[in-house]
Amino acid sequence: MDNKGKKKKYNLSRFIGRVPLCRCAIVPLRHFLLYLCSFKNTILLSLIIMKKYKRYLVTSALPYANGPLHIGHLAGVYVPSDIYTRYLRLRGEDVISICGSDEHGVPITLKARNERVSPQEIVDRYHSINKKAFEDFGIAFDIYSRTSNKIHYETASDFFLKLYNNGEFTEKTTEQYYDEEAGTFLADRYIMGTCPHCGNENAYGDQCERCGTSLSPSDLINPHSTVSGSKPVLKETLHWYLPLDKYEPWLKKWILEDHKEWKTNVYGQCKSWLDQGLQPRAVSRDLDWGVPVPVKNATGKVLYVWFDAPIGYISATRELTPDWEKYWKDSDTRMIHFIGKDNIVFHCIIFPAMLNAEGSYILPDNVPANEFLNLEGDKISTSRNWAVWLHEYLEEFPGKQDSLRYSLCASAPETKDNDFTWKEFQARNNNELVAILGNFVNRTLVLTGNYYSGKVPERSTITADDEAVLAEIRRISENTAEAIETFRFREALKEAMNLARLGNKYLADAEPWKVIKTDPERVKTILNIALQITGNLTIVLEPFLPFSMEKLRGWLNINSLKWEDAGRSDILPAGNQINKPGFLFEKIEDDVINRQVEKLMATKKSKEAAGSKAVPAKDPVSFEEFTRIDIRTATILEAEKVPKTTKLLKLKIDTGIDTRTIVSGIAEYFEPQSLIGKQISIVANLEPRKIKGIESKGMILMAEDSDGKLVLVSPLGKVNNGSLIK
Ligand code: B3M
Ligand code: ZN
Repeated sequence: MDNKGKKKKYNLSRFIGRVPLCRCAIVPLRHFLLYLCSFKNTILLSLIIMKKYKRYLVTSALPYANGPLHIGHLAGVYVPSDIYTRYLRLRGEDVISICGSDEHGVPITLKARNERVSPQEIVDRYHSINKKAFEDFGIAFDIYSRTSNKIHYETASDFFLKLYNNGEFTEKTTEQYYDEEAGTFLADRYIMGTCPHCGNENAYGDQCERCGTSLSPSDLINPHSTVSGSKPVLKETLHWYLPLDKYEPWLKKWILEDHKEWKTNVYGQCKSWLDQGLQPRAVSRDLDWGVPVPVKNATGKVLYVWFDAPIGYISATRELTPDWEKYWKDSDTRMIHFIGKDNIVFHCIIFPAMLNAEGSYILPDNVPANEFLNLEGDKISTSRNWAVWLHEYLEEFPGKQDSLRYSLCASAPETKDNDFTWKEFQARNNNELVAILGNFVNRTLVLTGNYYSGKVPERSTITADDEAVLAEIRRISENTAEAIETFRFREALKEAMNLARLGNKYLADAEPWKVIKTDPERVKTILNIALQITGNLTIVLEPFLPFSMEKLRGWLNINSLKWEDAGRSDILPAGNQINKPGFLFEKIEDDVINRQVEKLMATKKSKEAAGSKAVPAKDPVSFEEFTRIDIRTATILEAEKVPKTTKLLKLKIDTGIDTRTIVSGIAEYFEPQSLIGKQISIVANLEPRKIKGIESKGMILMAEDSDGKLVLVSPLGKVNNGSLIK
C-alpha cells in the first residue's frame, strides 16, 4: 500500500502540536509570546503562566426561582459554563462551579400574590424543579444553592454592613409611587400610564417600548398600578445608594484598558454604559420579601435583588466549603462569570464596584456573556409559552440530553442572537451525531468484536499515514482546548468532532473490511489506531457530551482520563477487553420533529385567538377635535439606526409638503433597509421634540397587536405623498 502520497491529508503539524498549552491564562499575551519565543522558552513561559492561576471559580447566573428553565437558559449560560468546568476538571485543575436559585425580586412576590401563596412556596417549587432540570442535563455544579438560605442572609447582610460602616453608601429620601390598595411601593415596571412623548397608553414606568424613551414613573400621564389597578400616590422613602459615579474612573481603567480581551459584545456594552456616565444606584427597596436592610430605621426595607443575588455566589461557596476564602480572596484564583447579555451591567459594572468597595475580594477575570437564543424565528417568552421547556423536552426525548446539549452548543448565540429550529436540531442529531460520531464508533467496535472477539489487537508496523493520524489527534485536542479556553465553544465542539471525522476518513481510506482478506496483520494495526481515536474521543468530547462519553467508556472498558492523555496512542492497551456496544445516538424521525413544530404552532394560534380580543374603545372625541390631527401619507426616503440605541430609527420622510426627520422606536421590528421606499401614514402635526439630540417632527402610525408586535399602517393603493387621511 502506498502511504506516502496520502501523508499530507492529515494535516500533520507536530511541531505546534507539542507547544504546551497555557492554563487558560492571558491568551492574547500567550499568542504574542509564542510568536516571540523559541520552543524551549515556550516551555519556561508556560510554566510561568501556569503559576498565575492556582484555581478557578466558575459562576453561572442564578436563575430566578419563579418559572421553569428553557433551552435559552441552557444555550446562553449553563451549557457553556458546564463545558468550561468539565474541561478544567479534565485538566486536573482546582475548579469549583457555583450556581443556585435567585429567590428574591418583585416578580416572585407578584407571582405569589397572584397565586395567593407565600413567596417561599413559589421559590421552593421552582428551586427543586430547576435543580432537577440541571441535574438531568448533566450540568455538574459543585453546588446549587439558594438565596433564601440563612447563610446567604448572613453573607449579604455582612457585606452591606461593611460598606455601610465604611461610609460607602449615600442616603437619600425620595418620593416614590405607592399603591395604597395593595399597601406596597411600586417598582417602576409595575406602573403603567401614557407616554408623554408618543401617547402610547401602555408605557411602563421605566420605559416606553413604543418610542424607546427611558422614563421615570413621574413622567407618565395617568399612571396606574399594575398590581391593583389603582392610582398610585407619591410617598417619601429613604434608601441607600451605591455611588457608581465614584467608581467610574476605576471601572474605565479596569474594563476598557485592562480587559480588552473580553468578548466584543460584552466590552461594547460596558463601554456604552461607561461612556454615558454612571449614576448612584439604590441598593435597597421597599418590600417585605428579601434580605432585610440590616440597620436601624429600615423596617419594611430589603436589599435590592441585584445587590444580594451576586453575593449569592459567595454564600454558595461558603456553603460548599470551609475553604471558601481561598476561592474569593486569593489573587491566584481566576473567577469567570457565565451570564446572558441582559446581566452584563450587573456583572461587569455594579458587582465589581461592590467588590471593590468591600475591598477583600477578587474580581472576575472574564465575563463571557452570550446573546439570546430565539425559537423558530420568535423571541423566547415565558408569558406567551413560546419556549422549549427542559422538563418537557426530557419527557419527549428521554435519554437524549446530549442531542440537545450538542445542538445548543453548535448553534449557541455566542456573538449574536441565534435561532433554534427543530429542523436544525434534527439535522444536527441525524447528520452529525448519528452519521459521523455514532457511525465511526459503531464501525470500530463492531469490527473489533467480529475480528478479535472484542480484544484490542496488537499494533505492528506503523505507516506514515498512521503516524499522521496519531499526530492529528494531538493537534485536534489542542485546538479544542484553545477554543474552550477563549470561550469559543461552538468552534471547540466543531474541532472536537473533527476527531470523529478523522476516524471515519481513516477507516474509509484504510478499508479494513477489504484488507482483512489479503493482509490480516495490517488490519490489527488499523483497528488498534481506530480504537485509539475512539478512546481519545472520550476525552475531547466529554465536556460537550458527558452522557454519551460515559456510555462509550463503559463499552471501551476504560475509566475517565485526563485531558493531557489526549493524543496518546496507547489509551487502549492491546488485549483490553471491549464490551458489546449499543448505539451512541438514535436517528430522530420526521414525524417526531413535526409534532414538536405543530405543538409550537398550536401555541401560537391559541395565543393569537386569545389576543384577538381588541382593547376597549376609547372615550369619544368631537369631529372638530379629530380634524385637528393632521394624518397623511408619506414615503420613507432614508432609514438608519440611531447610534447607541437599540430601539430607535432615524427616518427621512417625504410628506408631500416637505422632507423631514422622524425618530421612531421601531428598530427591533424592522431592518432599516427594508423600510426605504415604503409608503406609510404619519401624524404630521405632532409637536416636534428632541430624541437623543435629533429633532423628530411627527409620528409614524403603527398597528400594535396584543403581543406588542408592530405593523406599519400603509394605504392600500398608491396615492400622492401628503394625501390627507380622513
Ligand atoms: N436572576 C437574572 C436572570 O436570570 C438573575 C441573575 C442573577 S445572577 C447573580 O436573568
Ligand atoms: Zn412613547
